[in-house]
Amino acid sequence: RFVERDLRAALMMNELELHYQPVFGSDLQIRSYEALVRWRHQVRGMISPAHFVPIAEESDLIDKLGEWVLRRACADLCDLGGKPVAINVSPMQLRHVDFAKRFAATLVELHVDPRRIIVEITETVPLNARAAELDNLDALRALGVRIAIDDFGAGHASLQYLRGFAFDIIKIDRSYVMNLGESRIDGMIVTAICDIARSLPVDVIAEGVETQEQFRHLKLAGCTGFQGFLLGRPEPLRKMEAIAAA
Ligand code: G
Ligand code: G
Ligand code: NA
Ligand code: MN
Repeated sequence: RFVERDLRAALMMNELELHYQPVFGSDLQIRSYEALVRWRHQVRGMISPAHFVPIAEESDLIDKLGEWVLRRACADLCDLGGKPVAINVSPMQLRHVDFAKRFAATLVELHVDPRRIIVEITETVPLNARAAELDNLDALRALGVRIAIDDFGAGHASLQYLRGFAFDIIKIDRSYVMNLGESRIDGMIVTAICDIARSLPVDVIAEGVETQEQFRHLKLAGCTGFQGFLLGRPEPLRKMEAIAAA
């Protein structure tokens, strides 16, 4: 498989880039940005992280990728208008006992305020309630880093997470957002997630908001953050600066 070999080289040769997608509040102000990795392969063109992240998760490549993403996002922070940035972190990375320690050292080295960082725990592999994972998440929160459960309701990111982990944000998977307005059951599920979130209390961000109709339903249900093509697509930093300057 070319991915493992070429990704290793791409990391060393800086062939990856981060795009940023805004997250909005109900007042339509930008609250934060999510960093999404992109790989422009010299021969094969654009390769989606949905394809290469699962392969990276089979080896130490996910740690190298994660470290690259953190450093790149920290370097880009000064161009994000003082807003926090969310980076995606695989549960595989949290299995290393020294993950939070290395993460903290990187923030110190790059002079980054931990309160500007959000860690989104992805759902590609299970997040186990073992000592290393729990200690790492506690240590990050103690620094002031916020923790989000990504793709809530999809794959491994289930209600069980709410029992075992302390976190700050739930991101409702876009599969529940997609049919809002047509599917009564999806509307009920989204409302129920928001009700749970309010009583915890944690923020709820809806992903994949593509229509005004979905946006309206999500506001009524009690979501506090909104992300999706209706409001803003992932863009390279250069392009966002152009928009901000225009
Ligand atoms: O941006 P896009 O829709 O192509 O992302 C596809 C998947 O890849 C999403 O599930 C997203 O969470 C994941 N992803 C994007 N960037 C990163 C990253 O930097 N690290 C990890 N672990 N996953 C990422
Ligand atoms: O798994 P995660 O939620 O991190 O996935 C983020 C991915 O979702 C990004 O790759 C981004 O391109 C994609 N995305 C963001 N907004 C929308 C949207 O409104 N519709 C769809 N279909 N995908 C979206
Ligand atoms: Na994410
Ligand atoms: Mn997500």
